[in-house]
Amino acid sequence: MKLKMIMEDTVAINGSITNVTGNTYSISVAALNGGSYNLTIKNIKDTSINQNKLADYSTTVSIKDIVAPTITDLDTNTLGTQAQLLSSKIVKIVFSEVMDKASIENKLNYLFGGGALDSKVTVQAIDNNKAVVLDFTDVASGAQTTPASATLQVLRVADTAGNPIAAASTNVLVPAGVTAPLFDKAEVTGKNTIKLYFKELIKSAYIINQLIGEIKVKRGIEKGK
Ligand SMILES: [Ca+2]
Repeated sequence: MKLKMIMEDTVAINGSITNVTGNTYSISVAALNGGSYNLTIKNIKDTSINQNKLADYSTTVSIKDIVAPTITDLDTNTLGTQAQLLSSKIVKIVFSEVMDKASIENKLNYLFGGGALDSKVTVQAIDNNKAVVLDFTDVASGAQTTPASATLQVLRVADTAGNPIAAASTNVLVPAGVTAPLFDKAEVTGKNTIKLYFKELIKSAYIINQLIGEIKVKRGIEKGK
């Protein structure tokens, strides 16, 4: 018997298949995240002398999400759960699954060193609500002008099914140095267009806007022409 999440890996049968009552059986699997799964049943035989085989059977099962989300550790070499420092003022926190946008954009769900976020901090969901960026650019004074090396607390943000993070508060450590993708080069590709290259894939236009901020173009004369 196979239970397969569509587009993803096969789900392992976890433990034994038990008889519930009569012809009804129960299959144990690891905790499943919500979504559409494809159930295939093969090689089942009855108890008659002929051992009649059941025709292969496949069906789609819709599973309700009851798995609590977690915060993804972005630096598995360092103890604790790390965020990413995209620029000296921008912190990215990644979740284990797609989150409820309103919940991850609610500033009250984050603390900075145990205290409330400065009123000038902006919080924006990115990567299809699987991550959030906290932008400290407009903070005028105090510790929150420099988020590097800070400890943030993420409170009970929830996934799209409304399951909150299990812990009431999770410490998330901001790295000491910027871990943003590095800018590579710019190239003029047309009369009104400039192509920008980065050394790694950047998923969000928001981050690009924040990283670049402003592009200055100087009129120059190419030598030899
Ligand atoms: Ca870590």
